[in-house]
Amino acid sequence: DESSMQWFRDAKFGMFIHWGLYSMLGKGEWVLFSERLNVKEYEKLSEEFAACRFDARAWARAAKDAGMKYMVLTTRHHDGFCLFDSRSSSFNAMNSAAHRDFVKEYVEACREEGLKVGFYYSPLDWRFPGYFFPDLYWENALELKKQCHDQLMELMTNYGKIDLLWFDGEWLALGGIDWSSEQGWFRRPEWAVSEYMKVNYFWESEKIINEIRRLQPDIMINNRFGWEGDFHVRERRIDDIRTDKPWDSNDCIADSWGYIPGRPVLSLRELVHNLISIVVRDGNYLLNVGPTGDGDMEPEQVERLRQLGDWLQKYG
Ligand code: FUL
Repeated sequence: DESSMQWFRDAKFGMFIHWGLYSMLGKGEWVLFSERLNVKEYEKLSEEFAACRFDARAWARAAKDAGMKYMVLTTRHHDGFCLFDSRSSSFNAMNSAAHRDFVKEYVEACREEGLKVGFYYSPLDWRFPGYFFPDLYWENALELKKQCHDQLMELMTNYGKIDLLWFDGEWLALGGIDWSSEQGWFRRPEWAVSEYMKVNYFWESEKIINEIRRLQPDIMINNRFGWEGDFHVRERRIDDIRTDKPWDSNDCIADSWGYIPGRPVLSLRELVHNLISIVVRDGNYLLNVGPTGDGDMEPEQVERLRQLGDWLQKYG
């Protein structure tokens, strides 16, 4: 609705956080897929996921000090691991070494710092063969779909008012994995995609969006779920997006979404340039940090964010 549009349009600057089991490996958030890890082995990482340095309040303060107005956390990424308490899947943080509901702590921290609360959620879960080969494993694909639906209902019910939902990974039926290609997959050509494998048909996007809206009437939802979206997203690009909708340009402060040690951090000059270029085009800059497996943000990144906050105080 109009007023939720308005906070989003006014926000200009937000913090994206990619954090999960993969952060422990320091090879980015795609590691399960790109290194072809064994799923059972990967799942065992959760027994070591103690996240002893996790402090949502510190994250929220870093966002606030940078002049950001909202946060978006990966409640679950494509590996399927949930940072929240889920009845729909045991692969979640309550069953990890940490035994904590990180999403709950995150939501509280955002509210305490006066930041709008955003959830990133990936409908895709790579552990399901039905995702890759829906024709072969249709029942399995339907399980994946049910898990997605049920978890969205959990997220929309259990944490009070949520301001923003950032879908990602809805693209069903890539056609299979091409082990020889650089990317690891190939997309089915458009003409070969049957009706039942169209993204919106499979997820029943409209229906789920309506259910979400019933639970969270004011929520802003992006366009990565087979529907038009309340807002659009522009990945790792700051140039114009041709839409009348509000939009974000999302990018990484250190060249990777999930934690990879030693990646160069964008300079203050680059950050200021990006922020201005996006804001003059009426977009929001959604800037990503990838904390370590322990839950720490890298000091260099925090320092840079603080510098940007100082700059905004002075010239913003
Ligand atoms: C992409 C994902 O596949 C990346 O891992 C990341 O989450 C980015 C924001 O969206 O599509």
